Amino acid sequence: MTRAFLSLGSNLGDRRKQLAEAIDSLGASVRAVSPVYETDPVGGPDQGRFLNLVVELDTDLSPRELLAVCHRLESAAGRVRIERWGPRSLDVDIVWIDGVTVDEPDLEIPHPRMHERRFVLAPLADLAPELVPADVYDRAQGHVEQVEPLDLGGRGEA
Ligand code: GSY
Repeated sequence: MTRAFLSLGSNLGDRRKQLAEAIDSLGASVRAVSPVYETDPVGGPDQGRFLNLVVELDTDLSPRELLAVCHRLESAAGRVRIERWGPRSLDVDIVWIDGVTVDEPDLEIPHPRMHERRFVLAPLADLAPELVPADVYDRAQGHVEQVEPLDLGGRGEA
């Protein structure tokens, strides 16, 4: 089993419900769920604020299998790609897998932009502070603000 971190974000529709259902679908592999942050959109068109969080998994899936899980969760949330970088019901990205690097056109691990994005680093630091040096966090972009936790029925909260 290997430790992996996924970043989840939503800024369209019922943001909390979509995040909670995605975490639920990940089932027994979930080790911890970060606090929830409301975050200013980074990049893309003018759009609504996101809710973001990070999930820690213990998994024996390959990076490709994990990517397929991420895509399935996005489809299950009815994600429609209206516009690249635009609003979305659910976005799920692989941020980090212990001991794994992948550099392929459609999959890069660690996530190539994780260090630029406070919406990833803030919840990641809550679960794995050793992965988020303070100077890296300070240089990252975007206002983030911790908000009320999701109702997960007691599963997974950090
Ligand atoms: O890459 C994930 C989708 N996304 C987000 C996001 O999840 N949160 C914030 N705050 N900005 C974002 N821009 C993009 S694209």
